[in-house]
Amino acid sequence: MSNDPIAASVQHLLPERDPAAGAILAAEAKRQETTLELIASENHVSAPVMHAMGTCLTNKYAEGSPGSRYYCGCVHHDDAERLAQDRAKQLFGCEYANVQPHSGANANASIFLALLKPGDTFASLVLADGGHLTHGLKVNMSGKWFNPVHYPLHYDKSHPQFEQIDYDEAERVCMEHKPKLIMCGYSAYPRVIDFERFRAIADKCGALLMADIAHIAGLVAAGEHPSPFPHAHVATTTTHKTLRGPRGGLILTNDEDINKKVNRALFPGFQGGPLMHVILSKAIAFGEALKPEFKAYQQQVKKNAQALATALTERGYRITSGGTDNHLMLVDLQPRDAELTGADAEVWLESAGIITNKNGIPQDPRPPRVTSGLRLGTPALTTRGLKEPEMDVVAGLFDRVLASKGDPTECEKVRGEVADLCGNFAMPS
Ligand code: DSN
Repeated sequence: MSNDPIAASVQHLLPERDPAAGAILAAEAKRQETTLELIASENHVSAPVMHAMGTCLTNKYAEGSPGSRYYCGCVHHDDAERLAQDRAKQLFGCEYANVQPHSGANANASIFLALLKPGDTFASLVLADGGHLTHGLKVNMSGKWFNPVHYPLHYDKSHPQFEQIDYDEAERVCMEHKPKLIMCGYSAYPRVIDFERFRAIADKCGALLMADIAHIAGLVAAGEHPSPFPHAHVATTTTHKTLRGPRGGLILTNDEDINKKVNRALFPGFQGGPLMHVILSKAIAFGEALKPEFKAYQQQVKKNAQALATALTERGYRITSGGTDNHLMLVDLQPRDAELTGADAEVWLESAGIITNKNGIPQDPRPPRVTSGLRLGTPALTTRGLKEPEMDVVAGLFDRVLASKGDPTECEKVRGEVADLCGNFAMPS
């Protein structure tokens, strides 16, 4: 048995005390170890980040903020939260950090509650072109209780920025509708975001600028994507994507008044007790992200994304916008096989141990549950140590599955090769 009591409780005591739960955990650990994780929003955390979430900090209620709690006994929780706040501020170079959001969606919801009134207009990217459900989807609170207007990408194939943000049109939309808030930052956008340009648009139309950096936070923290600061009035992010922390959210700002409003909106406006075990884990992840190795990691994430995009292009796929500047790419399957859908492709690939998600491409002719594309990202594979040569191997395996149209024999064969490849790249410790 491990000397680490936390690891021991999970790896050894759980099967004994709750065989059903233990079996689920063991099966999931094996799935993660033996498959290639290409979902752009996922990653593999270090053992300290993982284990902090299984600690006694979960036993405590700590509503409020450090030094101002609604319950006694929070002295160590105050220390944990201050540590996370201080590291987040250092990492992103800003004055204020709220580390309590349970998720990116909660972080975004608290911005709406803090800065807008129901019915107010805000601007975001056309959702089908890479936005997020919390950026104005009709079935989400942001779309039900507020009035979203959308700015587009360039859709003209001959435009040098084809499938990239059309900033001139964004400015026109914002000047026409005068939103109170402009959202930038996306779930499926492979190019650099010009925060400075968005701030100029916000200033011109009298809006606040909110950057949702959920996907690119790790790149921003490492200086591998321009920072939203000093341009954005407020930024939100998840902590578990490129940032490689626990599942959770984070709000950042340099504005004292916005900070106060957002803090009150998150608690008591939107959430109750913070998840203090997750906040300790966030502190650990932020500490890891402050180390020089993290910059090298993010540089490799980008190199791997570019290598994978090239290898797929060579095999007949189209990468939307012609490439990637960050950790993800959108793969248009149609040039390789006009009949192929994202829905079929993701199922066939999963059967071969290659984990992806279907995703609409800009102006996709197919509906969101079918799609003509896949979204791929390299954060998780890079964490395991795969580099450019392996990206070519991964692209080859990917193409064999899709060229076979999910033939079970070929998928089984690829599944074995995927497991062998994974065997050479350990999960992080
Ligand atoms: N599911 C996350 C993503 O894939 O981007 C965001 O909600």
